[in-house]
Amino acid sequence: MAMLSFERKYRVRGGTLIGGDLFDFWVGPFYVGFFGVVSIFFTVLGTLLVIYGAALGDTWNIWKINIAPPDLSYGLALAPLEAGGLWQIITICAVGSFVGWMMREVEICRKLGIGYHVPIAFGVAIFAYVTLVVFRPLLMGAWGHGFPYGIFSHLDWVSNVGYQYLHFHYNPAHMLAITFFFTTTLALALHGSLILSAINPQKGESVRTPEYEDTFFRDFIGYSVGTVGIHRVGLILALLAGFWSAVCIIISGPFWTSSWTEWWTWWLDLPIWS
Ligand code: UQ1
Repeated sequence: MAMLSFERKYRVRGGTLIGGDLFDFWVGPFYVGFFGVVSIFFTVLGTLLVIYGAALGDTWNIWKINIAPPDLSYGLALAPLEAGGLWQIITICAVGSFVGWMMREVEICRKLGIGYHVPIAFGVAIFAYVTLVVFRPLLMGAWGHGFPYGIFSHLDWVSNVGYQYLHFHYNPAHMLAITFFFTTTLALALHGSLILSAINPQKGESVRTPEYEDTFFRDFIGYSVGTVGIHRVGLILALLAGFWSAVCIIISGPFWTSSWTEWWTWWLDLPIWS
């Protein structure tokens, strides 16, 4: 793959956390590093185990392949491979691969002397996944509370767990998560369209500067958050979407076991009504 002329200048040595110079090299356009090796190792192993798990199952229909966690009766113990043990090892591989990928981002940030915003953001996504398959099962006392690895099967899991709490949309943390997801799309739609409106001029017109972007929003709603600010807003909205997703599922079971509609009776129980 072609390397852009300026890239060589930024491909500097150092910044590695582990391995020193040993893995400090590129393969084509890709930085490797110790964590690149870690990530590839767990990705390949995990993927092979998924394929092995699919081969043990009764279908190659991509939608229906399912690798289920152990039965609840196994609690927090290791299960036989074909009875959820595969799911357990695949989960270890997934976490190893995701964390390796995040640490590779950290090393690249260190090389370039830029902030850790990208690995921190990815860390929140990892946190949401680990909440589902590690933290919540630990708190509930069984790996069987993790979600199954399969396209339809994980959708069924989400639906079933939702109905266990009667009406998951009444979960206040779920409400917050959804609100942040939607607001994230609003922010990206506003930002993407605003930038394109300024830098894709009609033929013969000039590209507009950021002052035009600010002015659009001052004319429109009396306020511009600014060209750096909108990226802060976008990042925090997206991180809060992932964070409240993790909260909404971790409180379901470990901290609240009845229906989420019932949770709201705290409002009717306020002493001010009597
Ligand atoms: C904004 O104010 C701004 O600064 C000029 C942007 O940067 C280019 C934007 O993309 C957007 C969407 C806004 C408006 C956002 C808010 C929260 C007022």
